[in-house]
Amino acid sequence: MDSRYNPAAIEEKWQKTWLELGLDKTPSASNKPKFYALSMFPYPSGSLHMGHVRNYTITDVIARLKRMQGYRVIHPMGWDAFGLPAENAAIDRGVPPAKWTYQNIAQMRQQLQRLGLSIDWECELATCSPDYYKWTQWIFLQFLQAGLAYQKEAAVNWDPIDQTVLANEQVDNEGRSWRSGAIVERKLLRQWFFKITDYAEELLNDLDKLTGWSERVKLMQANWIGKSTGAYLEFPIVGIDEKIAVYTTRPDTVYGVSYLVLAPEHPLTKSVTTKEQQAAVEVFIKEVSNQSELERTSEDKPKRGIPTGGVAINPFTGEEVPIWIADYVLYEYGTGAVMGVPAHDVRDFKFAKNYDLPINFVIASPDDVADFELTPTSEIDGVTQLVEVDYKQAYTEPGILINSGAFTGISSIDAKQAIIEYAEKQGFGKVRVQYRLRDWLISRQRYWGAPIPVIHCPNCGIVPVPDKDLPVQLPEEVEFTGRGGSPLTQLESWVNVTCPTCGTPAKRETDTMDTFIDSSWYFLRFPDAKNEQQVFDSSKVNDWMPVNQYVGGIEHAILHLLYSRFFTKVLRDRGLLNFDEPFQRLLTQGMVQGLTYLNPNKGGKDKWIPSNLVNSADPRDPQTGEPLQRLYATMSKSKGNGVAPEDVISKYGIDTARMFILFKAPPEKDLEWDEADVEGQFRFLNRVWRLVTDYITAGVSRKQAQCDLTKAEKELRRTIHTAIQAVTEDVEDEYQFNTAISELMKLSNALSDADKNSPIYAEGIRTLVMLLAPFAPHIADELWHLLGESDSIHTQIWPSFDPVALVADEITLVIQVMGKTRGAIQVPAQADKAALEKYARESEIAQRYIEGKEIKKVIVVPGKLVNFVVS
Ligand code: ANZ
Ligand code: ZN
Repeated sequence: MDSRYNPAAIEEKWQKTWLELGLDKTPSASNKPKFYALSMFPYPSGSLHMGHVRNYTITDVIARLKRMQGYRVIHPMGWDAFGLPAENAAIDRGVPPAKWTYQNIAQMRQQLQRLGLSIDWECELATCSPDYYKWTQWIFLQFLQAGLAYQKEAAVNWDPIDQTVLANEQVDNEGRSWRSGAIVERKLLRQWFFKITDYAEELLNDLDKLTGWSERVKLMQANWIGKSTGAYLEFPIVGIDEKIAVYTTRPDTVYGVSYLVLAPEHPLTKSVTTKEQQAAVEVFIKEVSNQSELERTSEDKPKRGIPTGGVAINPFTGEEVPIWIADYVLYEYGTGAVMGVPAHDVRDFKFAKNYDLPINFVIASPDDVADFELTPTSEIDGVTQLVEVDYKQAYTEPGILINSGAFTGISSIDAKQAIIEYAEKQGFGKVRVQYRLRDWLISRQRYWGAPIPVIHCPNCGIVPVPDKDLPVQLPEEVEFTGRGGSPLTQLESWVNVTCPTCGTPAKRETDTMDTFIDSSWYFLRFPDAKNEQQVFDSSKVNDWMPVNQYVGGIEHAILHLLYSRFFTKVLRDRGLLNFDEPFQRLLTQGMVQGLTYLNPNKGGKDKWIPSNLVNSADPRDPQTGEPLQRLYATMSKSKGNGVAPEDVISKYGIDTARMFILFKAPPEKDLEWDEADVEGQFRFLNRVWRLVTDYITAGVSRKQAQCDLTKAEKELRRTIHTAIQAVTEDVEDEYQFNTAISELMKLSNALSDADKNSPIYAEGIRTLVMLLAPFAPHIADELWHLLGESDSIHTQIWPSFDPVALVADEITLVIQVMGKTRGAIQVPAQADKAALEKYARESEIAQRYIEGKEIKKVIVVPGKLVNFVVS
């Protein structure tokens, strides 16, 4: 037996043993409860980073605990393997994307296996493999059949670097591509969409079912879906027989409309524009068409517009209002037309000031109208004139309607309803629910993705590729030049086919699918990953799903998580699934940060000085000698502040790395990598090693368990069972891995001081090793083995705590006089209020401090303190 803890000597050995024993294999259905633990699968970049290690460690601890608790667990891993980097590697280095990707997968799989994660590698899948994307294509055809996939010409986000379109979700709020970082341009193109908007209401409502998700993520999704309830109101156009329908969430302001605005793309722009304005309007529309959506809507950009010369009638007042065109009105939202109410909208206010348009206040602050007897009748028009307010800025708060005909005097909140009802009755408006969410643009003009499985036939139009011809394989004999878009478009032999329906020469669709489609259903494939006949066996998936614990990065709060929820609902409606939501509990882990050096005198990327070039005792720029700033920042290549997992593992072993990651910060928070703290965890594992091996070598002849435990034994037993309870609850309910590990430390300290001959000591040692198993699985199994056990610790039953042992015999009672703590005494734990007061009064402390004074009042806080109030 090694007297010293040597991770290198045991880790590989146990990994091999676990593999041979098949401990991580997914059990088949049984009456045991199931548990699905899942980390967001990685993109196979080729090298594992600390963020991965953190992510998978968290899931692994939970999976291991659940197995020991008697659950059948699935804990799979796969590869989100389509996407641009492979294609760029092909362009830069001439390596075929498939080859590059599979090499990276092999490399990363090896690195992952070195972590000793309890992953079932038999369910492994890669989204770029034909036996996976066959089913991605099949799912696409399900969407097509359900009327949820369609093509349309639309102004779309064009990434000029990656030369492809992007979904709205893939453009950040600075208007940049999520992948390349390029400022996205607008282009009018014919593209494929998934009708996620059909599910907007359910995606929003079902957020309530996700009790295991953080409010933060749910709020992000709710905001992205962006439900608003308002009205459509129709304004007849003077001189032509057409109406402009506007969408407004503030029908209560309709008496304050001073102009209407059409989006530049609105089909009515031509017919409302007068001869005099025609030339100027055309120029304006042309200019706006080059602007991105972000430029058009961002709050700090001035809003630009132009009058069309046309006029409409406000159906409520009968007054004429001018019709304008402006950049800030988007064609895709609402009706593509708005009513301008500068008095009550900040954006409209600026616009009106800019173009000298009238500002009519129709809502006043309740304070300002309090003096007037306002009743909702039209006769009081005279009175309302008195409430002439001029707020110098838009008044956007709720208030009382003024200057609003029959609605004057009503609160703006009630007026919304009343005005919509009136409009409905009169036939010029109706209630309207609107979502910000748009349909998901899923086609990409790139090669390395799943080809969209349709054929364009001159006779039949869009023809789905028959199921028997799936997968539509990606051709391998393509050339990557990086010019002229997707190489698929240039491959005549692949593009030209005959129509499966009529036999006429036809053409394949050359767009591939957004890689977010691949990841929207991978968790459904794991429980039946090798199925060649079907996308999956529904009974298996219904058995394992939903994922009980999902762990991944917050950057997917909207994108991947929203798409996966959408897919689940669609496949449910196709009869393939029997549940509504894919992920029961979601943990979004924080970033791993490294010690970073920054030269404040340098700009751009040059300001980051890689830590391997810096002397940490006196950090200076190696080129200029200038002193550097130290800070923690997310580990990245560009900052040169990364710590390679393999370096940590070869120095301390994977168990220490795991313990550090779990102990240093709660999983949702960022984690600062700190070598000294890694060292600390290594020392702790060494202490545990010594504790257990000393106990074994001592070979003391143990006393028989006695009915009457000594006081010290009772205390130790209480520490043991407190640890069991705390560790179980911390991991299961709260993800408090750090406090769970503190509990292990407490237990190991208690054991160091305890009597090794006691039978309770043996219980303590075994419990400590058992509780350590999910966190530091290798050392735990080795120690278990040294304790004389032949089965792996990971097949043991998780200890349950004895509630009786948790009850202390004595508690500490604090004694205060006039609220000031004067000391403490030990009292029986069961003592009631009266008894506590008696113990306190009789204590030496009380005698000393109360002597000669009159006790006015005694305040007893059971289990905690007694406070004497004296004269
Ligand atoms: C009149 C009004 C008065 C408005 C007022 C607001 C305040 P949400 O909540 O995001 O749905 N709007 C409608 N369609 C638009 C479009 N296509 N492009 C730009 N703006 C549009 O916002 C709805 C409000 O945004 C609508 O209510 C409309 O302006 C504007 F005191 O109508 B409102
Ligand atoms: Zn045809």
